[in-house]
Amino acid sequence: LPKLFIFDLDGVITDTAEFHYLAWKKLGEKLGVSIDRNFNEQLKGISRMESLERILALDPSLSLSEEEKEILATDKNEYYKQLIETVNEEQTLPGVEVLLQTIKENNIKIALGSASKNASMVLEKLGLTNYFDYIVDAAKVKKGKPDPETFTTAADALSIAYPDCVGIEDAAAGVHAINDANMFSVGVGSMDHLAKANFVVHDTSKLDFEEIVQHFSN
Ligand code: B16
Ligand code: MG
Repeated sequence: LPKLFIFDLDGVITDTAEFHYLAWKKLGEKLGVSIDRNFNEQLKGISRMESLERILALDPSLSLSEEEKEILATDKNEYYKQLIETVNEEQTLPGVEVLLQTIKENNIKIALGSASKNASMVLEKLGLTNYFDYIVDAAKVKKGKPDPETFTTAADALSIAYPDCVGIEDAAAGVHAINDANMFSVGVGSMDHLAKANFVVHDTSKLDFEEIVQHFSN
């Protein structure tokens, strides 16, 4: 059996990935750049500042000072925080809490591996904090996804070898990070973006403990 499951937050545990998208879209409108869902795939799992850089790169005529960039990043976070105000215990995605319970029943550790500075707050709003033995968020890592540091930090904190870990992600950057950490990667979403994952499920309702473990052991 694996010894540690590391969950991504936004887009895996709850649908805040949608709120990040809507907040970037709104900021994009202000800047006159259009952000569609396809482009948004490149922002998933990527830090706030790096996401902003990728958006600004869409329009080479936008050259901004560091100070202006900080203001825009703060604006985006304000939109995002308005959107997550309504997040509550009913908004954990289907199948996730059952999976968390099953992992616990098997005496396997659970960590969070999120790029978000808002991660602990969202987990708290969902009422899921108690399931987690360790939380890695943006404050704990120097190099964000696709660098493996988010995932290795969780394993190191709990003294678990990387090949004994399973990482669950909705973002291509996150799957890349898990693979580079030498862990088993489970992708949640479309094969178009997650083909590099060791095992892909269409959505969280298909996250089945036995099935993951079976693929992990093969
Ligand atoms: P914040 P995850 C990531 O969270 C999101 O996927 C990404 O869209 C966001 O830009 C990033 O967190 C930073 O979030 O602005 O709240 O610090 O998917 O790694 O849980
Ligand atoms: Mg995510």
